[in-house]
Amino acid sequence: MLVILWDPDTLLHQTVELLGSKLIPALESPERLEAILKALRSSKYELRTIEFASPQDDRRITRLLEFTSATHSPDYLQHLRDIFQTWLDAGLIKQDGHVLPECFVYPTTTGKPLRPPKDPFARAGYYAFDMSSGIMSDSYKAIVASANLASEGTDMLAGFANLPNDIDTAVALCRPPGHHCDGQRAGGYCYINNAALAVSTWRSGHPEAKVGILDIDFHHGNGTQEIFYADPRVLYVSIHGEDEFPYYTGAADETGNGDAEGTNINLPLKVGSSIEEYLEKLDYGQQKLVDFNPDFLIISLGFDTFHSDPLGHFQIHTEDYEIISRTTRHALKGIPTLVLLEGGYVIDQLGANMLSFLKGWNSG
Ligand code: OKS
Ligand code: ZN
Repeated sequence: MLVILWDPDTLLHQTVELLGSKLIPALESPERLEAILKALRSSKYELRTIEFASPQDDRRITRLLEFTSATHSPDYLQHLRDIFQTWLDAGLIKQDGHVLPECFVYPTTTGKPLRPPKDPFARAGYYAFDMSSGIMSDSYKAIVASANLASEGTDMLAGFANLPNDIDTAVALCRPPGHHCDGQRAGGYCYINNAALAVSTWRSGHPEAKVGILDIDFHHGNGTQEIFYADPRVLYVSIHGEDEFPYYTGAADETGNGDAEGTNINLPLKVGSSIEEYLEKLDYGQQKLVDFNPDFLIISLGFDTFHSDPLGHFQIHTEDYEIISRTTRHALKGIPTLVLLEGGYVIDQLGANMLSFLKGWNSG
């Protein structure tokens, strides 16, 4: 049985992005979540709402930031919190404006340590790797609310919070998503790595635990890979479009460092691949996760593998998500599982795709 978590504050974030050399409203929009909620409400699934960011929740925020700091640098988190106001105070934007980077960090031969620039305008580029991670007035509220869902879901599954006995799966309707954020840089609509936060939350009570992460968003989760690349107790498995965004990571020869060698598994698939080709990779990835025998499983779930997605290019249809989730559930049954929403941009099909995924999970 599963429980679904969401937070109305996650709807507040609405920014712009550079796409095809045009500045447009970001495809990662509140309407995505609204479409999923609408479908869920007209179905039989339980919706547990968590209201967050009220003053009484100070302890919760402190705890959340403490766990986030395990994998995110404090100055980066401060930047996320303050940069909009800083730009506003400096007259760089108006209240309805967006913080976007101009100049990014790049490799040099000087050997000088990287330091955030003093100029607040320049700083935006130090803490981002692309122009798909704008920050507007309410972004931080939504970022924290989204991350909190990952943490709340983990608390329930780990037994740190109350949960009805028969529930072993929590689906966190996160937005903004998380898998591109590496702990000191936003990018690809991601600001806090929700999966990494879930791992830290789980570890607060089970320090020796092994965690499996299955990333089935169309895009490679470069941030999640980066954060756990040298961690032998986290197995990261990703199926994603070959040579697609974020372009510089996701190759099969990225396998982990040191004693974590073998705990990073990239399964790139050619653009336009069929569901049959996809399921072959999925079966392989599932088997690796079964062999790893994790105490806790995280699924980074993106619906941008959908055939008509503007940012993804696999031949995957609504009914296929049922197969994807059923086989995954079947292979890994008995392991507490946190499902985190990542991408997916065909708004009028997102609800149906989510329902298909949930149906498969419940029958797996
Ligand atoms: C251009 C679009 C960048 C693609 C971002 C991909 C986001 C995503 N501005 N990641 O999983 O869905
Ligand atoms: Zn994606």
